[in-house]
Amino acid sequence: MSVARTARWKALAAAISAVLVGLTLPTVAATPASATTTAYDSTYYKNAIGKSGTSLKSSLHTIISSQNKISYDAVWNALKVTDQDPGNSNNVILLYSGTSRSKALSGGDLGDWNREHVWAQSHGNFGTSAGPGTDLHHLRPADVQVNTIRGNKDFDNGGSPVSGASGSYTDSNSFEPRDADKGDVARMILYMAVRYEGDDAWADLEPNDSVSNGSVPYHGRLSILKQWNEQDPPSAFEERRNDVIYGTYQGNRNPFIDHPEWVEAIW
Ligand SMILES: [Ca+2]
Ligand SMILES: [Ca+2]
Ligand SMILES: [Ca+2]
Repeated sequence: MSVARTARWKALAAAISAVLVGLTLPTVAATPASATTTAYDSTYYKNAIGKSGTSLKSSLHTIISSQNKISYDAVWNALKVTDQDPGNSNNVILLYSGTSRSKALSGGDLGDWNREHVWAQSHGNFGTSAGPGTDLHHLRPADVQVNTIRGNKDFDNGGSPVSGASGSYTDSNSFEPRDADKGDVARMILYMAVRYEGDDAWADLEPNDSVSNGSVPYHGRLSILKQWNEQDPPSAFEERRNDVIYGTYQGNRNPFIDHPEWVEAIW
């Protein structure tokens, strides 16, 4: 091979190497299937990212405790916005039944909807002054009769069908919401547990595995709520509701709607 040809081969080989370097594939970070990322990770949740267990719970408590509180009377109108039927702006969607009902039918009579406390008021006796009793993150419109049937029962699987709430079941000591509401209920209960830690005027609310909590500040059953969180992931309706409460009413978010995997990271 002549000197000139050798030089040309060397130049060609160098050019091919340069092209191959340019073709190096970008590194793709492996992400666990259950992990989610949100627009709030680098801002709202900045101090919680990367944590787990009591450290995560403590960070989230600090973050979500910065909030505005509304009156129990203001809850009526707020629910008309947070739970508006996406297909009919005159109506709200009721928890446990999925019924779409006129916003105007708010009240205490047969056929009305009222303000359901998913974390039962009696579990900690927090009443309806501004605080846990008016916290929109666990308040939902529900049919008056269905709300009465649910009462202050803990949540668990099993029982007989609930009249007026197809797919929901109840027995003497527990209530099982229809499948589409199971995850919502779990994430509302666990929000309350992180938000209320006994460092203010209110009891330290915590989940446990009992179905006979009565008036103690606990709510069951944690093992079932964890299953429900997996079984019924956040829907567009639930995510919008979180955004409206954050943007319009309270200025705080339910972390378990943004990051359902944080349920397992804490409990
Ligand atoms: Ca039961
Ligand atoms: Ca759901
Ligand atoms: Ca707590």
